[in-house]
Amino acid sequence: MWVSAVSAMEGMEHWKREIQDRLQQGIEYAHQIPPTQMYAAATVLLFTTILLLAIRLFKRTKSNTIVLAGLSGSGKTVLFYQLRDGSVHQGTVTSMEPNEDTFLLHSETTKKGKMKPVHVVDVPGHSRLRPKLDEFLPQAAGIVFVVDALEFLPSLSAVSEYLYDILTNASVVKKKVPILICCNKTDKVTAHTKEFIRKQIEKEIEKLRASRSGISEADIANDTTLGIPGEVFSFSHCVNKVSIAEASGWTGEISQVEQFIRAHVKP
Ligand SMILES: Nc1nc2c(ncn2[C@@H]2O[C@H](COP(=O)(O)OP(=O)(O)OP(=O)(O)O)[C@@H](O)[C@H]2O)c(=O)[nH]1
Ligand SMILES: [Mg+2]
Repeated sequence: MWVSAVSAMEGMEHWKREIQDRLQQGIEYAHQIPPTQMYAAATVLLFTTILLLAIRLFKRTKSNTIVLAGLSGSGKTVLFYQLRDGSVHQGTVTSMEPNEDTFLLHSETTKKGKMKPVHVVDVPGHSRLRPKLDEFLPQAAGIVFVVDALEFLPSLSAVSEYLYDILTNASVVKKKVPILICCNKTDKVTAHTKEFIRKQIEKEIEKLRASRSGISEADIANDTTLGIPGEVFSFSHCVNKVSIAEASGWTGEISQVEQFIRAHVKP
């Protein structure tokens, strides 16, 4: 027992000496290298690290998330399934949870391998679930704001307030996230046109802007980021690119939504 402990200690001593010798050799070798070569090596190492960090940062900012937002009943869930499966799954159920998935757009499934999948999030429009939107907006590469073009006028003020909140959301403004106002349910003849809808919302946002300024410091700060102060509000004044399209999730006429998605999530 005693003998084996002593031999183990001797073994350790031997290794310690070995390591010290190697270290010494290494230091002597390093002293022999000309300083210019050392500097060159250090510079190469530094540049490689910076390059790798930059690539990681660039990759992280290039999101593939598309957020579907809008009032309850506007047709987000129907649109979500139409984008993913090319068919409609459910009828009139109000969503209680965000619906999210990463997939190739149904219309692109024939081009498999060439396209990049899109992460689509359908955020319920119920006012109690709205705070969920704040979780997804910071990762959005684009926002599809769905509007019910059939029941548009009764919900005009609620639609405009919701859109106003998105347009003044700090991360949406900072990252200049593009927004598509999708006038849905155009399969019905009584649906309002996108031009009519755009004008009505612009007028309503103009009213909101006037009524909200002066309430608090924070609101004034928000308002200066929305539109041009002193000019009648127009979507063209927004720092974000706001475009408008017509669609029918029900019948699958969603090509303008797909084009918007592909314009902002590169294939
Ligand atoms: N005519 C017509 N009806 C539609 C269309 N899209 C959706 N609907 C109907 O509108 C209702 C609401 O659709 P949903 O997709 O569940 O609405 P949502 O926006 O997900 O609503 P929440 O989950 O409550 O936020 C359903 O009864 C759908 O059948 C459409 O393009 N045309
Ligand atoms: Mg839904």
